[in-house]
Amino acid sequence: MGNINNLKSNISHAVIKWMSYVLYHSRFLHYMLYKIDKHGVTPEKFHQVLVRIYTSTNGVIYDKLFTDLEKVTTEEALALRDRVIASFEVLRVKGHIVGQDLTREILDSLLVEYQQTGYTVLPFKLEKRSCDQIVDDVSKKPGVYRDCFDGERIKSVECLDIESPQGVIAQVDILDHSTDVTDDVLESEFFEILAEFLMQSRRALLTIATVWWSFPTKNPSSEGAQKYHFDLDGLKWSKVFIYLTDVTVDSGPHSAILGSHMPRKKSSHLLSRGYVRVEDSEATNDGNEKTFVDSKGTIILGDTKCWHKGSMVKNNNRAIFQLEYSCHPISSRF
Ligand SMILES: O=C(O)CCC(=O)C(=O)O
Ligand SMILES: [Fe+2]
Repeated sequence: MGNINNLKSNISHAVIKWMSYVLYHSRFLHYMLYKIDKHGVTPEKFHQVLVRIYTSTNGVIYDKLFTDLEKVTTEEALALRDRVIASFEVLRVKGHIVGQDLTREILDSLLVEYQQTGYTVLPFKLEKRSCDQIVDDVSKKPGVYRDCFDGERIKSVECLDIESPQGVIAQVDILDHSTDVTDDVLESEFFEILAEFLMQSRRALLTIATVWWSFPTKNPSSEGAQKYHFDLDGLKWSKVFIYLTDVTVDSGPHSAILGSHMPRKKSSHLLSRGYVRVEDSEATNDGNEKTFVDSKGTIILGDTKCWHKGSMVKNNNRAIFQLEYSCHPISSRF
């Protein structure tokens, strides 16, 4: 019986894969992406189709669509590199950055690392005072608790209490509740242009701007993305993770399986289960695991098509400022 079920699932996987290539070569997918771009609405069914396309072709069709529709030319990439440096200066002059200056050579090496591994840590940090100011300002804003201690999945509150939280995660949406520092960061356009450069894409649309705290738990929190998974937030996207607290092995470091963002790199048997979270021992077969233990202000950029997770918090708590930039307005939020 088990063998028959396996056979059925292999056949359906092969059929979906074949259909994905037909949809791609007939340019139906290009047409749908063009329509979504024009109207700004992603039909829910179409998003589900895209997820199946990703899992059945192991990311190959996503990569082809990106190259066909959004990739910059070599000349555009060179101009982009200079724009990254100019926007970096804006942020540096405002006093929010400490560490190395940004040069063309550094950007070239960050790009190679990002393309090969899916991740890069910037050679400078967000100034400690700027981090503390975000934490201070945001902790008085309206927000939500996730994985609440009373069993509720999510709960909105007028003012978060970080000393005595009501859930494993406390989160504020910066698009609704900005602060002086987050305004400076967004107005400089530095991360937007850097994301365009690292993705080598014509555009980077801000899709998420949020600050959240993770608090200690006994088991990995699903709402807190504490089991290995990959995101499917568009055609290509880049997440900026800025640690607002010192992050040790015990305070929930971000972890990723380097290289697993590339087409054909994830194990087919994991993808054949669909779009689900997997065990550490399974994800770690698909590349080298990196755990980002680092100090306050550290800035990590990640292509979260890589298997990744926030580790469970054992001691203290971890605050993070996250921005997500996507090259296409296709969305998983309807
Ligand atoms: O908390 C983390 O480090 C991971 C969060 C995550 O999975 C994500 O932002 O996509
Ligand atoms: Fe994620």
